[in-house]
Amino acid sequence: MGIKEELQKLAEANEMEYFGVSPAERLTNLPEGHRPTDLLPGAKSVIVLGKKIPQGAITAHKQAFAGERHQYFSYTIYGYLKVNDMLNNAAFRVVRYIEKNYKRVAYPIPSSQPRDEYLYMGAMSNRYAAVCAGLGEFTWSGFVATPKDGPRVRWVSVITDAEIEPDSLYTGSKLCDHTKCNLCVEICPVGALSEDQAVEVQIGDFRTSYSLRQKALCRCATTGLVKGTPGRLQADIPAQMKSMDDWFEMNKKDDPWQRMEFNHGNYCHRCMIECPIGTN
Ligand code: B12
Ligand code: SF4
Ligand code: SF4
Repeated sequence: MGIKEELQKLAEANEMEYFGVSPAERLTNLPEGHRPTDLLPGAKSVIVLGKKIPQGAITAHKQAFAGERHQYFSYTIYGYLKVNDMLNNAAFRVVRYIEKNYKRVAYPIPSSQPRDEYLYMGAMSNRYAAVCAGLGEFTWSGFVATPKDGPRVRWVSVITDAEIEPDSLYTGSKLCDHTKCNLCVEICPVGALSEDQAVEVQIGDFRTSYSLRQKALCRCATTGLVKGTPGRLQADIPAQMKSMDDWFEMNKKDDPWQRMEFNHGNYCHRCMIECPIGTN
């Protein structure tokens, strides 16, 4: 058994449903400072692990949006925080395995938070890593979707200077056809997803695009500040938010009771939960 099979087995033993490998150079179009080789000079491969969100947590999410806000706590823990923890734990085991058994450096990227709250960027984008590792395609809502679970998969990645046989890009049937479906745009409580403006992505010869998001508006919803979310403040939805400073100002008005809850930016996620991909 080679390094790739060993790591795949390790991922499965850590309850990961998805495993893939990208060559580090496939991610070269990421913003400067956020590419694999910026983080780990000599990087050769990026290993990506994915964990699907349990169906029970998805059910709890839908109940919370139907008006039972306390059902959101089940989603928060089992659809978000615990999934992130499991991803980070599995990534840590992959790091330890490579460094102990192959004497190579392995550099983990956190699944989600912490991240730069002002720039709204992680150290590296786990979504791009997942697409580059052939695990799925970008949806209009900007997620990586798989045929089986749609966008309801969370991701983590590990950069390493070990050479690992890469996977090809996803070549299965097209999962998101935005010319026929606009659900994510319609159900977003704050209108953060553009119906027609796109972010263009180029990975080698492969081109794709996804909706241009208003990140500060999305942050108002994921923090549960505005109407249409299970948050307590229920503020009016701002007509527009130009910068993260605007969001920060609004955040200062948060309901003190909500501050005592796990306020980790998990009060929305509707575009991910309601997307029809992977539900049949
Ligand atoms: C910051 C962040 C946010 C911010 C900003 C989102 C954003 N657009 O970046 C906010 C708070 C708004 C947010 C919201 C949500 N997020 Co978020 N978020 C992240 C985080 C921590 C970092 C993402 C990042 O670095 N983005 C910055 C850059 C790279 O992307 P960009 O600004 O969109 O655009 C650049 C690229 O397009 C690049 N580019 C252009 N062409 C090309 C070509 C190539 C080849 C490449 C590589 C790049 C590239 O140039 C652009 C300009 O700089 C990741 C975790 C991680 N480390 O990946 C999770 C992550 C993306 N979030 C996730 C989720 C689920 C959500 C939410 C549902 C809420 C939540 N907390 O879970 C919402 C959904 C919003 C939505 N529809 O996307 C998941 C997505 C899972 C999936 N199946 O894809 C991630 C991967 C976390 C995880 N571990 O699973 N998020
Ligand atoms: S997480 Fe909520 S606010 Fe953000 S884009 Fe999705 S539906 Fe809109
Ligand atoms: S809801 Fe899903 S399938 Fe429909 S446009 Fe949005 S991302 Fe694509």
